[in-house]
Parts: sequence; C-alpha cells; structure tokens
Amino acid sequence: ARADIGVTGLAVMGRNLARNFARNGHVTALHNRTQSRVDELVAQFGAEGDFVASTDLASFVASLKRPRRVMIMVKAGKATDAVIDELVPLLEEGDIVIDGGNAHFDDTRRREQALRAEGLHFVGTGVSGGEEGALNGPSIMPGGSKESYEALGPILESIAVDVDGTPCCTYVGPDGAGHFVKMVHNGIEYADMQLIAEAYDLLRQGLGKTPAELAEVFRTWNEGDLESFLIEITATVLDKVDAETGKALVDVIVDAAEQKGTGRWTVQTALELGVPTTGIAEAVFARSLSGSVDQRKAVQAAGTLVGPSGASLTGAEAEGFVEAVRDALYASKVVAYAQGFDMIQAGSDQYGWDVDKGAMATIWRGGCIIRAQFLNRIKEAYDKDAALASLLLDDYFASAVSNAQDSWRRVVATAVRLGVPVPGFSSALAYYDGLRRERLGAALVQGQRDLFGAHTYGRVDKEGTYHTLWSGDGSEERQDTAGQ
Ligand code: 2AM
Repeated sequence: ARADIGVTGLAVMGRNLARNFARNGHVTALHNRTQSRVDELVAQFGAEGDFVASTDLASFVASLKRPRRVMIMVKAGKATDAVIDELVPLLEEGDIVIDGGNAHFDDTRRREQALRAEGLHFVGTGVSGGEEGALNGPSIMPGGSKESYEALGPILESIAVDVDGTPCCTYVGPDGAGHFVKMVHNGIEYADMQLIAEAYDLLRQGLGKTPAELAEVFRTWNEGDLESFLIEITATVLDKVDAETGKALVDVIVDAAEQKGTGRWTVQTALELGVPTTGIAEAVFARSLSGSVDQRKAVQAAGTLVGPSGASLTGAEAEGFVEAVRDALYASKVVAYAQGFDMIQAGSDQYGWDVDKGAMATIWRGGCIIRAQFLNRIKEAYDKDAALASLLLDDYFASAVSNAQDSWRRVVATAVRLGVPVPGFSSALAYYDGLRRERLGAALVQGQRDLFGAHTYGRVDKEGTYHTLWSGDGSEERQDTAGQ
C-alpha cells in the first residue's frame, strides 16, 4: 500500500480534488463506480502526479496507507450512504472516511456517530470554490474528531488555497461542524448576492444608468471596503454584451433565480436555532419570488397592482446617490455577516462544537465565493474579543454601520418611494434598529399573549413572572414559585 489518500467519485469536483492532491505530491488512489472516469483521468492528467488507479473498491482500499484516508465525492444523500455502506466493511480501526460533498450537517452527525461505533473516523468537510477551487485551491472546512485532523489536516491544508501564507483550511469542530459552517457560508453568499442585486436594480431604476456604466461603478467599489470576488464578477457580468442581440447580457437573462437548497437549509436551521438571520432569509425568499414566474406573469397581465408615479431621481435627489447606495450596501453586508456569525455561534453552542469564529473568517478569505478583504476585519474583531456579543459591536464595524446609517435610511426610503424592492437593505436596517432600540414593541406582544393565553410576563421594575387577571378584577398576580 502506497497511496496517501484516495478519492472515490470522480465527477468534476472529485476529479479536480484528486488532481490537486496529486499535484501537491500526494500519491492519490482513484476509484469511481463507472470505470471510464478513472481511465479518463489517468489518460488526460496522469502526468500531473502519482496516481494509483483501481478497478474496484477493495483494491482501492488496499492501495491506501494506514490510517487510510478515503474521500467520498459522490452526489449528496443516498449515494453517499451507499458508498459508506460499501466502504465500511473494507476499512480497519482508525481509518478516516471524508465526505467532501454538500451534505446536510444532520446527515453528517448521523454518519459520524455510526462510523465512530465501528472505530472509524468520519470527517464531513465543506469544500468551497467550485470546480476551479477544487483544482487550484479551495477553502476547506473539515469537521470530525480532533484526532482525525492530525492525520488528515496536513494533506488538506496542502491543497487549500493560501492567503498571506495561511492555508484556507482549519479544523472546524466535531461531527457536523464542518458542514454546518459550510452551510452558513452558502447562506451568507446568498445574502451578499441579493444585496448586490438590489444595489444594481436600484441604481439602474433610480439613475437610469446602463449596465456598462454600472459595471464601472462596481469596479470603483471594488477598490474600497467592498473589495471582493462577488463585486468583481458583478462588474464582469454587467459588462458582458450578448453576441446575438448586441444587448447587455444581463438584459437577456431570465430574471428567475434558482437555488440548489443550501440557502434554504440555512434558513430552516436558523429558525430552529431561533437566530434572526434575516439577510439570508430575505435572499432565499427573493429568489423564490423571482422564480414564481406564473404568478408574476398573472400580476403583469392584470395590471391592477400599481406603483408610484415618479420612477427615477432628478436633481438634488440624484446627487450623491451612488455613494449612498454603496454605504447602504456595505452596512447591510456587515449586518448579514454579523447574523451569519451569530448563527455559527448558536450552532456551536447547541451542539458543543466550540467553533472559532475568527478562524472561520480566516479560511473564507480565499478559495470560496465570499472571499473578500473584509473577512480580515472579522478575524481582527474576534482576535480582539472572542466573546463579542455581535460583530456590530466591534469598533470597526460599529463605526462602519453608524457612519452609513444616514445613507442607509435615504436609500431604503428612496427605494420605497420608487417602488424598487430592497428586502435585503430594508431588513438589515430594521435589524440594526431593532438591536439598538432601548424599548421594543415586544412589550405589547407580551401583554397580548398574557391576555389571550395567560402566558405571563416579566416586569422591568422587579423580579418574577406576572399575570394580569384580564377577565377578572384586573389585578396582577405573581406566578412564579419564588413569589409564593
Ligand atoms: P458514476 O460516474 O458511476 O455515475 C457524481 O454523480 C459522482 O457520484 C459520479 O462519480 C458518480 O459515479 C457517483 N455516484 C453517484 N451515485 C453513486 C452511487 N450510488 N454509488 C457510487 N457512486 C455514485
């Protein structure tokens, strides 16, 4: 046995990861249900490194050094379970099974537990960066036992992308932690993209700018605090001219956004954990609304749902609007990330993972879709205070959102006036105001709940739980045992 690591499942992600391992000097065993994929890889890329091709799972496993490191890169769901079931009888105590697919963290928790009972390590790992990242350096988010990371970490770190001398790969936490963090990463990606799309839509409608002019705006923004892969590709997409029609490509693309489901998982999980990740939720729902094509067509055809009369900005209204939108975008983005990191903390608390949030910001700086300079700021914030109650409380982020707030309100108010939907901008602002407000309307909600359901309430002026005898004499009773 001479292979350092094996990859089973050689569709594009698996193939590119296998090539990445081999290119970095690791002897890489190859297996795929359909043999042709193994043969093609060796024929096309065999010269890139040292590959060990196998025709069946048993010889694949036998070709691996111990502890064996087997990476599964098949379709998430049933296929992963099927491959695990086939693998387990062939493995020995201490071997490591890695799932690099986009698994739900609940599945990863279940699989980790099952394999642990067999004396095997199961590492569910997030791999971000798509095909390109898999080949040239992804961001890698491995979960599982600490012990397994000792044997696996160096290999993964060697293929991860490097930013300022630090690999974008680190141990995340036990069982489902890696896939959980990857899920939240994808949710944040949804929120970030939605906010950029709102900025684009609003500037286009409000100022009548062409896609090419807006590409220039985003290019300028990419030189400041907003510098990121997503802003960069926004400019590239807006600049693209359709060869067939001569129009901007963005104007011939159907405006119905699709989703593979990780954003939905993030929101479902956020609801269960009770974390207000409103930015991600609005982004997922905005995609759903865009995809409600029949309903949108029916509304258009009926023509009964009217909008405001003034559709664009003139004179003083237009002045400084581009910069105001930039500020609103940045502030909303900070909120979306703050919420995402709150969610990581909530998951970590719920499942006892002890995730290092600053380390997550660090490994997202390269390889993945949300890679950005900005993540350094998050890392610095958690370096200063690992127990920060909200990212918004860090000095840098507090002044970023506070300095933006006038622009933010102007932009949201303008969008409302123009009839341009900005659910991301406006919900982020509502979250900001909700968090900083001394007294919330929730006091009234508690009063209502006590009236119709005797759900009780606390008082601001003394300890205890109280109930008003609403349908009795209107007096108040203390309900908790300490008061009796
Ligand atoms: P295939 O080439 O034999 O189809 C993406 O679909 C990858 O997952 C492919 O490598 C595919 O193998 C593999 N895959 C899908 N379902 C599988 C299963 N049930 N067992 C093993 N491999 C599977």
